[in-house]
Amino acid sequence: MWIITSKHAARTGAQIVRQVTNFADDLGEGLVQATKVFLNDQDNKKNARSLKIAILGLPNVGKSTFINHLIGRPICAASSKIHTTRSKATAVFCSGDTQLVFLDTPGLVGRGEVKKYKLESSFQTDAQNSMEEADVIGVIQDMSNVKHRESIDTKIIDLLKLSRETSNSVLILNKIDLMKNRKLLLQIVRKLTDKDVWPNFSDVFMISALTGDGVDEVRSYFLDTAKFKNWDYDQNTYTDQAPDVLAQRIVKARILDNLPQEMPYLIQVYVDNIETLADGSMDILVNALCPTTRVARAVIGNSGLRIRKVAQEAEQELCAAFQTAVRLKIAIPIREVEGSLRKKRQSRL
Ligand SMILES: Nc1nc2c(ncn2[C@@H]2O[C@H](COP(=O)(O)OP(=O)(O)OP(=O)(O)O)[C@@H](O)[C@H]2O)c(=O)[nH]1
Ligand SMILES: [Mg+2]
Repeated sequence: MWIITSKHAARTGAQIVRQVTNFADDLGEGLVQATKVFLNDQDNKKNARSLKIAILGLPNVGKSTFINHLIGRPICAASSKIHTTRSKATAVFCSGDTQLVFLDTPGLVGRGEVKKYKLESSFQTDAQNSMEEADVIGVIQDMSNVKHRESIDTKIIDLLKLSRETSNSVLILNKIDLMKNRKLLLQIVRKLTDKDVWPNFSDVFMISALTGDGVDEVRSYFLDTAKFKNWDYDQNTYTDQAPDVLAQRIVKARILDNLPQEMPYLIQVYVDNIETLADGSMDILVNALCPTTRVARAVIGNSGLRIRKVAQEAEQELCAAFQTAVRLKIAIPIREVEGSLRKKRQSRL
């Protein structure tokens, strides 16, 4: 078995914040107490305001990157490959009396694509479900995508039509850092905001989720439009993803980024062990199960360089996500690789 760990366990800033999420040990008495504290907290917040925002768009337009930049924490796994987000995830941001709850969703796909790539049912259900529970729908459009940037995809318009009665919608034009031609940009904006396309966008923003350009304005807009209502989550909750799920998604995203073409989609990533130590730091052991030795070799790379890079990048991101020191190990279980090879050979006989 290969076990790779990045050389130095990265450290966060001076303060180590121990996050409170939906850990399994919150069950029972602990949960009852936490709920009581939460209710008291809410009672104290007479001016509590909140807003739930569903973020929708085609695959790879920058939905997760946008949420991460806006909340200042990498809670939504993002990568350069499509279909990084495979099911809905919540990211929570609090400022003063106001709580913003973002619902990150898988990129919108047609039935044909779901069938062809054997995508999970969440690809067809989660965007609509998120939209139905949201106060605002944020539609993200990739302005660097020459094929899709000049019109709003019919899948998006169809969803917006379903929401007509209930939700407000805003259009967020992303990746403007890649669009140097300002004249063309304005021409496209005019097309996209034509009332015949969708008459109900209450605002349009131009941003770069990567550089952060324009993201402050969107955050201010959401904070200003939040409604007077109780918070859905307590002050310390920042996501509905369990720690092992978040760790799994972040490691998978770094594998997606570092391996070529379709290969990383073949690798199954799962958390073998996750432990929070007395000082608040975390030890995480992740398995990257490869279907063949060829894939395993590619993951490991020359002299282990590739897997070491994946581990370092993922460890850094996990530190930022959990806001504590994290030591990450990634194992590639060779025996299971050989087992799957054996199975394959047997099935050929
Ligand atoms: N240049 C540039 N790249 C961006 C910007 N926003 C996102 N990206 C990149 O676009 C790629 C996709 O970003 P994601 O946030 O994973 O996109 P997504 O819409 O969540 O993708 P799926 O979950 O696969 O649907 C990543 O490589 C990001 O770094 C941007 O404003 N400018
Ligand atoms: Mg995503």
